[in-house]
Amino acid sequence: MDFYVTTPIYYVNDKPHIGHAYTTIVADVLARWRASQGEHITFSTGVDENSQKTVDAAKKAGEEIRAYTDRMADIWQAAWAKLGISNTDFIRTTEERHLEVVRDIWGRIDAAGDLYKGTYEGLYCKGHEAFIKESDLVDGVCPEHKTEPEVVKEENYFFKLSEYQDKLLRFYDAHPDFVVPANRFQEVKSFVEQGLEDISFSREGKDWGIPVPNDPHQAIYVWADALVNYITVKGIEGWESHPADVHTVGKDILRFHAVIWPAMLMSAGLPLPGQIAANGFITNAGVKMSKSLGNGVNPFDLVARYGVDAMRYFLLREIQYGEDGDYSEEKMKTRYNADLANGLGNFAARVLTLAEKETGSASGGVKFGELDEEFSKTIADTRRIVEGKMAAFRFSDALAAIWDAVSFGDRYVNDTKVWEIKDDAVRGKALFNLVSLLDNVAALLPPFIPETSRKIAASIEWKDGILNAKKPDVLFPRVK
Ligand code: ME8
Repeated sequence: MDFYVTTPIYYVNDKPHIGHAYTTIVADVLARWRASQGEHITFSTGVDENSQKTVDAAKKAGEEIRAYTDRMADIWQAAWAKLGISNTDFIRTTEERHLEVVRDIWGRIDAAGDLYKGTYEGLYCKGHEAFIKESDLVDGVCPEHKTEPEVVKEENYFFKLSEYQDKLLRFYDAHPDFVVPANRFQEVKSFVEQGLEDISFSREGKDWGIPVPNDPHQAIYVWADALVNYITVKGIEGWESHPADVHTVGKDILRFHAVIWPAMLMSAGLPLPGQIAANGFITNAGVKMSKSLGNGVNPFDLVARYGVDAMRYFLLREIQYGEDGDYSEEKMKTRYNADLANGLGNFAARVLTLAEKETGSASGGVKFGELDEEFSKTIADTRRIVEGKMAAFRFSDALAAIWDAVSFGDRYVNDTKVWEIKDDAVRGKALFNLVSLLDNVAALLPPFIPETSRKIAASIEWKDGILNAKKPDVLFPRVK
């Protein structure tokens, strides 16, 4: 089975912050989860270069646009590599493979009679790369980007989005899980039910961007170009045979993905993606982290102090998927010390230290045996709960279930006082229970904290009826 998951392609007007890392980590969790179930993975991320933001940022940096985008694309690609993201492709919208597909899709939409020329008059927010209504402004500025919109009057190609209202609503009805979480799907439906306006699909006189075929004074609207990246990654035939299973996005760009994108695909006669999963915003002191505002926390500062796995764990456990979550160093530290250093890290160290003592001792190591009922039940229940939670994008609950299993193991160590058991067979049985539990916990962890999972699994050797354990280096040193 194939599984195709995507992240948004990010604008290159600045480096990534933990908001971008969060969406990318969520896609990575899904990719690793499905890989652990034996599926073949296509996992794409990349950068959205044909934006006016690129032009402005290059100018600000005093660089030639192409040199600037090359440098920034490298920064984004290197960032995901450093965070151990398992993407199988990295797409740039200035690549030839993309231009070809964009032209093809434009031609299909045109051939369907869904493009026409008209005059657009109104306001444009560069931060959103979208037209914005007067009524959306607060004190004359875009409430999200805190900038005044441009007043625009120009000739554009329009996409007949209004024609797709009924088709979209019918599609939503037939696909009740198309957008997750459900409350966001409700917002999308209400928006579409209120009626859709045609949207401008090109900009006049822009010399950066993909030219409209046969009308080079017009550049294809950056969103009409960017969304197509998901097809480019697979090629048109590849998309036809297996479109994306999940597009992970932030709630800020959900409408583009849940309304405009399906309408474009319907128009082009191509299959629709399986699901759009929208995360909420990570805020900093209550304000959305954003490149435009410059208030984003650098993921590498967190990694330097806590490590990649700890950052992944924090984001996935602390934030209920779909909801907003405020980041603070204090919260990060508390979670780290409580759940990782004292929780999983301490449990693994206790169990492996006790088991290591048996290796090569008179008892001859921990022998394979039958698990006590409460252990086999805990392991099976945990696995079942995690599977259900993953299908529902409830990552925090999945982790909570795994940590419940760790707490169960911890209580057992305390209650039985394994180290005081004199009888080799009884002690061996207790250790067999505990190491089995730890090993099964580690087997559920790769999607979330892959490095830690590997370290635990590598400390346990099952061979010839004997289980040998080796205590690993401290998994999560306490942070003051
Ligand atoms: O919108 N909290 O790119 P972008 C959580 N190029 N997620 C956040 C976040 C925050 N504070 N800030 C950013 C674009 N994100 C377009 C996408 S796709 C065809 C084109 C994440 O660089 C979140 O996923 O502005 C959001 O949707 C995305 O970054 C926006 O990235």
